[in-house]
Amino acid sequence: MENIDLTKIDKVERIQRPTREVFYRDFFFRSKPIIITEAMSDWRALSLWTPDYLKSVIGTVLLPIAVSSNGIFPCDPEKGWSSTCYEEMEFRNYIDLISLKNELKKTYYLQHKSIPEKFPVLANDLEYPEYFNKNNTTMNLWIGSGGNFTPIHYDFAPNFLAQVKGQKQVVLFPPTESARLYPLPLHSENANLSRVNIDKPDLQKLTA
Ligand SMILES: O=C(O)CCC(=O)C(=O)O
Repeated sequence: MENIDLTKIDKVERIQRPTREVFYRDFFFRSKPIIITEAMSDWRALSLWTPDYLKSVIGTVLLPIAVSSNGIFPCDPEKGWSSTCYEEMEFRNYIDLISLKNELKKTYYLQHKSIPEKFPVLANDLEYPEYFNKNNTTMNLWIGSGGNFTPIHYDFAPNFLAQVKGQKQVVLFPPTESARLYPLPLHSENANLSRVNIDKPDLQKLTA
């Protein structure tokens, strides 16, 4: 993020695999984000999920892949989520495409695909953390070509992010800041989406 002074942002606390009781009491019920370390140490995915392995087990699954010319998904947040463009391709072709990395002219994102529904074979490589129930949780796969940027938004359900490969930067805002995040109109399908580009905030526009 170019214009943000990262030293002024509070760091999210890290804690090594707390008990369920501590997790709910000290974090979940206080709406306090937390980085849990060692939570994935028994996941087979960590060693198993290479591009070749994934191609061999789910290579022929046909998927809508989000495409963006500016790395932002959706590329015009003012127009909302439905402005995202998709290209349909088999998973193996997607992996081959994004392995071209620097040669790519566009940015690609496999977003929010249910693992149990679309890729049931992969569910064996994960362990549900002890903090939530399998029955009322969805588990989704996200794979990006690199440098992908999802605009600030609000999710209606609590989230666990499990990073299997690569890295992701997450910036969180407390609910008290919602009004300052210029959400799109209430009662639209984009009410959970902010108009602020945190990467390049347009201060003229926001104060106008
Ligand atoms: O990781 C991302 O790019 C977005 C994730 C997200 O929006 C979500 O899990 O709801």
